Amino acid sequence: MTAFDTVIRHGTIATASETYKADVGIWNGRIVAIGEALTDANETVDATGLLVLPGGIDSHVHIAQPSGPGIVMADDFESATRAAAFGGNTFVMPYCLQAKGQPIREALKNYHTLADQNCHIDHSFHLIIADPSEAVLGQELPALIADGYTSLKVFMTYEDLALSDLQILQVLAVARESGALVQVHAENYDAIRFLVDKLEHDGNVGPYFHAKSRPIVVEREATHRAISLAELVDVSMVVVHVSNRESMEEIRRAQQRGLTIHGETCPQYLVLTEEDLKDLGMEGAKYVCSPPPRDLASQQACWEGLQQGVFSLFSSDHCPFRYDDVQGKQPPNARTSFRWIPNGIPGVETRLPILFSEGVSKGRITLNQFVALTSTNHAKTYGLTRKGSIAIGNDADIALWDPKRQATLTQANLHHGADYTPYEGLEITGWPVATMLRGKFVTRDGKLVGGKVEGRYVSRAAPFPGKGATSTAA
Ligand code: DUC
Ligand code: ZN
Ligand code: ZN
Repeated sequence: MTAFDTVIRHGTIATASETYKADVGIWNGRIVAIGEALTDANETVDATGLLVLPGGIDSHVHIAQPSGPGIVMADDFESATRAAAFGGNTFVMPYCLQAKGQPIREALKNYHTLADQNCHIDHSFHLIIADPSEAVLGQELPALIADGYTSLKVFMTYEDLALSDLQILQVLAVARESGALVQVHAENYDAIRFLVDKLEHDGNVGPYFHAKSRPIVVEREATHRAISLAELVDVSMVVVHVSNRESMEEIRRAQQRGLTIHGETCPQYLVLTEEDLKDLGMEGAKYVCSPPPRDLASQQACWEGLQQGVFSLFSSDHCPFRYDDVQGKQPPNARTSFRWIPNGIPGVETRLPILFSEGVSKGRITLNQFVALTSTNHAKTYGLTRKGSIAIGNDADIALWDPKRQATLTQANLHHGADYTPYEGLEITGWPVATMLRGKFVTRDGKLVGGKVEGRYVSRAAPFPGKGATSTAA
């Protein structure tokens, strides 16, 4: 019998804190040795010139999520996780959306049915709380959190999703008691409704006006309010998909006050601007997402948030719709107003290459920051105990990166279900050449390996066992 199933030799390992040359020994799906000149393996992988990184963990993706009458997301679990694997990821956290009046367990059963046996990489679910009824708050949620569904999302906008401040406080209180973590989509619903009506009244209905209907102040106000509600309840929170300086500064101030408020930003806020929606006519719909991309100054602010640690999470917010499809960005009413364009863009496959290229290759962040922002912090924040780092005992979830490989992002080379990428033509330096899940290759040299889907559902620990977390000083 050999000591290892697989040894990865001659690579450069990077974790959230260290970069060093060493071999990695894998046995039974786990990393069991890190050292020099490891031999005695069934398979030896030569990683000369490659980085050996923990597989990306994308803690913000939407897969097969109901998105309104007649609208269908472009990815199912198979295609989304295939695309994710090609993009260097080994774990995704999609959402389970509770419909109004629906028991969350019923919604979860549907998502598990869709995901089981269909995922190329591992996954777990965040719960979107659309209807915090007495039964949900009193019984369902505490039981689900105890069962390993330890993160929730609340919305401050969208018909059928927006919760009142009272409802958000109630959800936060349950999270505090049960040790769960709440994500918030921070945009002011009434302000958006007011602006949408006004823009439509004035005949400003093209996709570009989507961005004008949700300006920065709408996001900043909601961010401030969400943080205040978390402070009131004395509980942690993640502010997701932050797009601009003012919202980032709200989070920074909260962190400086000692609150545990996590910030997340996404590729679209680093490389797109609202100008991308302009002068394209209907094609601007390809960039419609919420919050919308802003301007160059906002991009710079998001970089500062990443560099300075205000944002600890970099996720894709993959929310794919086909462009040339009445079930996607062209629903029958779309031509009458941006109001009807489904919000969201594809990005699970391009998240890591974009941050690596724009961040590490261009010297804006270090390789170790990259690892933290794309993998380690996601595992720590959301209670994944055996993932997110190259470390002995962890699952052998690994991405092999060629830091010098040049590529151009283009739809023809991607694997998602959407029929476009908003990043068409972006030049990339640094590319994931192979992805390994629990010691087995999922992708290698641009090909899916094996064809077997080995991704599993993973139950997560409560990020704050016992009572809700309080200050960072604790
Ligand atoms: N919020 C998300 O988190 N994703 C896509 C659309 C949205 O509004
Ligand atoms: Zn959101
Ligand atoms: Zn999202």
